[in-house]
Amino acid sequence: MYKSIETMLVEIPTIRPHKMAVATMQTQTLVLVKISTDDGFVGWGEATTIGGLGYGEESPESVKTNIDTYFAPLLKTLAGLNFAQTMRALKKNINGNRFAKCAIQTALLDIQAQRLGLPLSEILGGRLRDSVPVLWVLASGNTEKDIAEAQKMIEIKRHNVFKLKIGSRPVEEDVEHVLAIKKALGKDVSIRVDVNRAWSELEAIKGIQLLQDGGVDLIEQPCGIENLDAMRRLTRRFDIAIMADESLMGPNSAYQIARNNGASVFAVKVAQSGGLIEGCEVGKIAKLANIDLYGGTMLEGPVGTIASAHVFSTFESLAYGTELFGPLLLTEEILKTPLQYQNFELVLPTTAGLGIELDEDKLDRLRRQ
Ligand code: MUC
Ligand code: MG
Repeated sequence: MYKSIETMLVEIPTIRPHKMAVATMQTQTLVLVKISTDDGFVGWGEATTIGGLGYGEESPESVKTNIDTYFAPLLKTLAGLNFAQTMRALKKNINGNRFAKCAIQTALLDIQAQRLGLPLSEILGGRLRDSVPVLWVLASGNTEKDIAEAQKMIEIKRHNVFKLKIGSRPVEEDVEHVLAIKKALGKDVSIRVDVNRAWSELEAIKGIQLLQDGGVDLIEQPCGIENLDAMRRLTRRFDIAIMADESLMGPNSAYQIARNNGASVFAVKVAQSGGLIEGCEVGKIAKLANIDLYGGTMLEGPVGTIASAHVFSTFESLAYGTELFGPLLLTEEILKTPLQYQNFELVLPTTAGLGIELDEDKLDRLRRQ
């Protein structure tokens, strides 16, 4: 049934250095998976991460090796099983590896949706919106450059909400940087910050108070992944939205965080969740726990980005929009028809499956040999 399961590492420079507390990115390494079936279907998936092993526990190289060595041979033995049975067998035989599982699941769902002649979101429960709002992340490391970049994005109607990457400088300096940008852009432009777990609880108390007073709208992952108690105390202490990102690793941790009132917003990431279905499950847990939703990214290229958009289009409420701008940070286009960004939103395709067509000649040129 599966003719081939191919993986590739595709290196694409970014349009500018992207500075985060965990890493500075100048190139993104996309991990793409292509599954071809005997009866002529081709499905694509993506398992991209950030900064090698700087962000998560899976690196591009480990994802590729594990898919080639373990997932692909196992998948070839599972011919005849339906999608759900296939995913169950993969989960039973392979521990962890959420990013790799997400890529394989995405490709299988792409194939399944094409077989049914439906956009992928329709087999995830159904699309509730045809486009999703997309913010832009300011991470040049320079306040003036960030202000100019934001003003240009507003002018060309690409983004009107901004997330700032902080956490690598002392708290006071970061606060000064954020509030200068907030002041320059005006009170109607929503500004959020992502600390990428850089603060201790005491630093967080100081920083969040100043940012809340300065009119910032949301604080993302201020403290460490394991420090759920600090996240709970900060969520209770402040009126400003506190969002869980790195500490949210799929439905089980979503349930734990929700039970402990450890966040007021969830950044749902399909790869962090371990798949598109699991991303939907995280969304459902949030809904039941009255936690607001935000559509996150691992700075994926167009495959992971549109897969995520299919998931987020099924959420009843997407109170904080999304950050599905990954492809716009890259200098090369790998789709035959680029994703459509217009009026501050990413438009969902209406064709079957993921609804994209890869430019395979381009991939051959960009992939690591
Ligand atoms: C993160 O932590 O949110 C998402 C956008 C961005 O610039 O970095 C990522 C990771
Ligand atoms: Mg984050």
